[in-house]
Amino acid sequence: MESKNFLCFQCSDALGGKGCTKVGVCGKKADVARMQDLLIYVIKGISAVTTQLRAEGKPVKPRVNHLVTMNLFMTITNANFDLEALVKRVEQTLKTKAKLLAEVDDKKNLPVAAIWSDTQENFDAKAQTVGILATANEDIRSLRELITYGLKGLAAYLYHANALGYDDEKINAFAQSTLAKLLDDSLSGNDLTALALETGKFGVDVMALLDKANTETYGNPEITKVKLGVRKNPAILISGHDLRDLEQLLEQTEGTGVDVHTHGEMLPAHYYPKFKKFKHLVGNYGNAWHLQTTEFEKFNGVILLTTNCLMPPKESYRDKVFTTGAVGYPGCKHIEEVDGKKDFTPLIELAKKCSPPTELETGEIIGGFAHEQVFAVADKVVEAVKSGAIKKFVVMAGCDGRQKSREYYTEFAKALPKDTVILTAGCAKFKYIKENLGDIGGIPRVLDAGQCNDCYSLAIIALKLKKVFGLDDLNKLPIVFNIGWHEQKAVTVLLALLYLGVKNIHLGPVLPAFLSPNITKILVENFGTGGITTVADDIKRMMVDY
Ligand code: FSO
Ligand code: SF4
Repeated sequence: MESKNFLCFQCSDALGGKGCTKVGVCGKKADVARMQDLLIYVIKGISAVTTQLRAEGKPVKPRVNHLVTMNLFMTITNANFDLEALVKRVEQTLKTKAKLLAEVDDKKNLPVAAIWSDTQENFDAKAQTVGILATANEDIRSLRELITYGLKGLAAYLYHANALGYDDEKINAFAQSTLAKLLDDSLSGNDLTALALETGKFGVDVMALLDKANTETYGNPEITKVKLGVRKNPAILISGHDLRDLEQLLEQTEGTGVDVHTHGEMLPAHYYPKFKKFKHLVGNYGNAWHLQTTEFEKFNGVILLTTNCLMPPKESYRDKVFTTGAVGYPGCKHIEEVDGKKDFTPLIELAKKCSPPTELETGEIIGGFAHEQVFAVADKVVEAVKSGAIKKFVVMAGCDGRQKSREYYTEFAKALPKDTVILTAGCAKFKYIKENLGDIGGIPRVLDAGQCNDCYSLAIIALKLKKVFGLDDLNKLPIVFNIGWHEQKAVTVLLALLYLGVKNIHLGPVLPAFLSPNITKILVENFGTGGITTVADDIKRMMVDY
């Protein structure tokens, strides 16, 4: 089944609702897509080896776990477009695997992928045989990809926890044994469905780990007003999700006369007490990732992408874009970590030569409603529910994206009855957080918990409400879920919610292309998961039916 094309359908931008085959809507070229397929194949191979080592009672080193985690993260949508970087990862993984294989006593049950190795010139030919279509049965393929994407998101969150010195062998062992199982043709649809839900369980665990890492390192998020304007200083714009990168950047820019602004998913960093002491962390600039090309151009300064989502940078500002961690783009300078530290001097020196940012807007937005902050005002919230002042909570977490159809979320938020409160996390919030939706007795109608991983906070809040109201089922709470998704972290969040027993989740703006009709049917019948329709119909359904 060799083909110079590829098939990728892992995100909401999959071409025609089916998949990208010649070039990605995200800008990913065919050779990059194929190398990502090969990277996934070698990750499965090394995971089969580490799983066998664990079965033989031999510990797997954190260095190996981190290699697997980073590789998965590099294949996430809008993360890495750099063929050379991906080829190096394949080589490094094969080299590490060869060493690990020598430690395995019983090799007879290892799959082909665990043994396979080759040199760079043959990588592309191999890649053409190990893509998504290598699994012929469309339902098995669908489930395998659903799990793979869940694990990619899990890896992204684990990577951030690792960056702060937090790790969990159980999560690593699960991810690797599951990757190995994806090579096993004896697993049935039922086996894989159970494995998808288990991926959701570990999705909850990894988000809990990251929550612990973030809050123990930077404090509990608190209600914060974040400025949207600019000052007259040259500046660096930091985007993505990695708080450790932000911390190092803030330390290194302090006293240099260079301001720091956040973009996209870095906005919630302002909510953490530890970052508030940096007076040159000015505010948030712009909106979600898909508006980068216009907003980055107007920023005038230097841009640091710590994670996805990266859009292919325009020529006009490309020389000012730096990547780090799992992100990469050919022609953009990449900051490596050396002995646990990143040196951002090249960004600071370049920023000093740049003009200050062009103002996009003024004013401020409010956020920081993570679990501890909400618990602090729990009495007020419970009282508002009991008195009927709050009739429903609407979880509108997830991603923003480029489709025009996502205007639905702005319209939906605006059309919701005034006695509803929106709970959000992730870049989906940019669709309505600036709409001034008012408050209910001092409780803002949009409560932003933070980044997409902070959906964990929303789950904790829901579980707390369930306890307060003495309910035996989360679904009896006055909460509905209308989630926007774009990439694989949202898949992890979805699996986590399904694992927690949340029913009737609405997913938009389109249902994932990787879900086959039969797998969609299972989600509809067992979990009530479905798509979105029109704002008016959905509001009617969500406000009345459940
Ligand atoms: Fe958004 Fe992109 Fe956080 Fe995603 S920036 S879309 S779900 O990467 O990770 O929410
Ligand atoms: Fe297409 Fe999304 Fe895959 Fe990019 S990541 S190639 S847009 S499906």
